[in-house]
Amino acid sequence: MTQSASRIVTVGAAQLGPIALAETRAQVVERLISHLREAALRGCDLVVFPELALTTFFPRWFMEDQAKVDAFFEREMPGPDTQPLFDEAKRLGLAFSLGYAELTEDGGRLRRFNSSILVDKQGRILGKYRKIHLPGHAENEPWRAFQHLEKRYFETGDLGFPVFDGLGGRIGLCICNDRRWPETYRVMGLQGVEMVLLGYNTPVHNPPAPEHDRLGWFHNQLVMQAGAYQNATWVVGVAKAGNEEGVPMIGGTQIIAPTGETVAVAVTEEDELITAACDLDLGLSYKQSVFDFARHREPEHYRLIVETKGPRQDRPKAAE
Ligand code: ING
Repeated sequence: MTQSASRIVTVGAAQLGPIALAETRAQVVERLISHLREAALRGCDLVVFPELALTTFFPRWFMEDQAKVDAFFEREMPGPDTQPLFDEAKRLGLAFSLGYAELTEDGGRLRRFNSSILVDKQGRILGKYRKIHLPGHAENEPWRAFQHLEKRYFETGDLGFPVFDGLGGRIGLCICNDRRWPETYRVMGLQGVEMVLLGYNTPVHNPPAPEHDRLGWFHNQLVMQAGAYQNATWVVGVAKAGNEEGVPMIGGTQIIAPTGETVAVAVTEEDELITAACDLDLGLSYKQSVFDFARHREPEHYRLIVETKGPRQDRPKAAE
């Protein structure tokens, strides 16, 4: 079935199975390059990799030795280990997004972020995002079967929720827990986003709330489908999946249309590429009707969203 050739971006969502602690960057990059080659065979324009796609999800461990923690970070992007990925993508004419742990020096101070970049077909970095919603905790909590120390190992992102011009449209980046917060999509929606690229590492088990575990897949799909529909944008959600160093993580990689429908979904918890021809124009009818923000939104009534962090404790006086 030939689609009207409007603004089609053929997307490859490149799910990764577990990355072992012992796996070197070079070995992981080989897996990523295999995805690039399969994506090129399927005529993709863009490949989306998961969050922290170069290493095992190290925030599951409490480490006091900063040097041990920093071994999971990239000081350059591309660096010696990742240059082959950039080179192969350029050779194949593929754009890609990549999640990684970023270690950078800022005025003599070391800073550490859970980051993601968007690289165009010529190998140029179009944009960068640094994860804002950091889940988990900052101190060791031995009662947990495993830790989730993102608040310890990363700083809160300082680049906002940017949207970049690329692939003939407006492309936004976010990371993992960001996808659970409607504000993430709406801030990008208010910048005209047409496709949101995100990766995630989501343990099946959430120690503080084991009763949520049976709903992991449902919540994953729910939040991304809602974000897509409510902001008239494509959403590409890509998992690092499977039992990684003893911690099972959900799969559920999927490509979601601005209609809110999932058009492709992964069926394994291993390295698996799913693809879809995504027409960026599919969101227009929503942006011009039900979600015509300029016509329908009433920001005067939304102030609580920006002015408060947690729920208000005071009870506003009842109207006279
Ligand atoms: N992972 C998880 C996520 O938001 C989590 C954290 C797990 C939240 C389970 C809720 C339930 O998907 C990351 N890396 O943010």
